[in-house]
Amino acid sequence: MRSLLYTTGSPFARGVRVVLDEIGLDYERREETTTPSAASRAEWTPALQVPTLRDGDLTLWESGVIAEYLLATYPRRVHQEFPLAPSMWRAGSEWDDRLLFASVQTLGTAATTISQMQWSGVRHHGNSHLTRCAERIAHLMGWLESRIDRDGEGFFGKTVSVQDIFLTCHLRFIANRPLDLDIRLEAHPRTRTLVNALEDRASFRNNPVLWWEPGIIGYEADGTPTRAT
Ligand SMILES: N[C@@H](CCC(=O)N[C@@H](CS)C(=O)NCC(=O)O)C(=O)O
Repeated sequence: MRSLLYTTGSPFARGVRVVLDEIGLDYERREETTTPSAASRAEWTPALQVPTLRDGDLTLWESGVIAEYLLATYPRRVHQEFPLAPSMWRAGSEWDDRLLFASVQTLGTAATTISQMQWSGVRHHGNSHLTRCAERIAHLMGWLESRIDRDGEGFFGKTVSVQDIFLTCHLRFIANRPLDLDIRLEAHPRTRTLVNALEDRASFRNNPVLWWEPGIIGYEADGTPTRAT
């Protein structure tokens, strides 16, 4: 039995859900809309974080480890045209590809740190660490833009890389929350083309990014948030 523990809003978990759909793997959806106790999370992972995957006897956390495991274990791909890349690291550019993925995840961590702290009452304006997180995102945006091929197809050309998927998830997370972070997509045209193309894929449409803020306890079928009364 395969199960994924995730929260509706997590961009790291969305990336893994998209990879699962791109491969065409079914799984039990253990979706959480509220933050459970540490003890309950610890039953799945000592990191107390989502996503966490159970596949048979194996339990994996860290979205990059999960994505690498899925690509290596399940070679099937749903798309014929612009398919999911066979692996996260291409022969001959392994270190570039690893650096790329790590940098995409650093951008995601900066964004989720700003978001988590906002819900704890600390805005990034006026907080030196969070201001640095926002500056980190701006600098990474420029560096990542320069790594996307000329037509904005993605980091790996005509295949969809896990790097493309996670960058899109992180940028849409930023765009769909009131974080007051401007990622200036108009100044990053290749990134904008990539994000728009990926959001059109069935795997992204089936795993939409939903608005979340404290007080939201669920969603209607069309994604409208349900609030605690
Ligand atoms: N490095 C981790 C980051 C995962 C992460 O930050 N998950 C957040 C949700 S976006 C989480 O579980 N937060 C709950 C918590 O920290 O208690 C990964 O790639 O999986």
